[in-house]
Amino acid sequence: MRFYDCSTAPSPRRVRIFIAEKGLDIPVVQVDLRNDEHLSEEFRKLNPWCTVPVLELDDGAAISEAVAVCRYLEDAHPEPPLMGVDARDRAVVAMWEHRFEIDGFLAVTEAFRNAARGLAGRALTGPDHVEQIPELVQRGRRRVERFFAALDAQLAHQPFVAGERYTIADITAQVAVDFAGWIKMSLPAECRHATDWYGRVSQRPSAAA
Ligand SMILES: N[C@@H](CCC(=O)N[C@@H](CS)C(=O)NCC(=O)O)C(=O)O
Repeated sequence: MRFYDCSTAPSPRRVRIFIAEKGLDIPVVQVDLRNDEHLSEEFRKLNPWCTVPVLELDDGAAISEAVAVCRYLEDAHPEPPLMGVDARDRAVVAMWEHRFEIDGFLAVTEAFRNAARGLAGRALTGPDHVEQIPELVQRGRRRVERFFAALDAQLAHQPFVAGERYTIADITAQVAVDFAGWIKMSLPAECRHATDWYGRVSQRPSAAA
C-alpha cells in the first residue's frame, strides 16, 4: 500500500490526520504539485482526476478522494472509530463531514483558486484548463464567513462537530479552518465555541500531520 501525498496541500492533510489518529504507518510518495507532477502521464494513469490524496492498494487499485480513502482505512482498521459507531452515528458524522466539506473546505477553495496568480487557468483541479472567475473570490469569502458561524453554532452544545467524539467531521472542519489562513481568514473572536474547539483539536498530536 502507498499513500500519494503532497506535504503542503490541505486535501491530503485530511487523510494524514486520519492516518495519525489511527496510528497507521503507510509508505508515502510525495507528489510535486508545484512542478505539475500530478499532470504527468504517469500520475494520470494512477488518478485521471490529477489530484492528491491517492491510496494505492496492494492489488493496484487506486483510491482517490479524501473521504473515500478514509472510508477504506476505517473499514480496514476500525479502531479508533472516526466515522461513527452505529447506523445513526455514521449518518450524523457523514452529514456534518459533507456539510463542512462543501460549506467550509470548498468555500476556501473557491476563494483561493480564483485568486491565486500561480493558479491562472487552473481554477478547478483536473486535467483541463479552466479560467479563474474573479467574482467568485468574494462569494467564496462570504461562504467561509457562513461556515465559521455554522461551525460555532454546532459546537455551542457539544464538544465535537458530530457529537461527543472526535471524528472525520472534525478533521474536515479543522483543515478547512487552517486552509482559510491561505486567504487570510480566521475564526472571528465572537465564534467562542468554535475557537475553543479549534484550540482543542489543534493540540491533538495528529494536528501536526
Ligand atoms: N475532492 C478531492 C480534492 C483533492 C484536491 O483538490 N487536491 C488538491 C491538493 S489540496 C490537488 O490535488 N490539486 C492539484 C491541482 O491543483 O491541480 C479530494 O477530496 O481528494
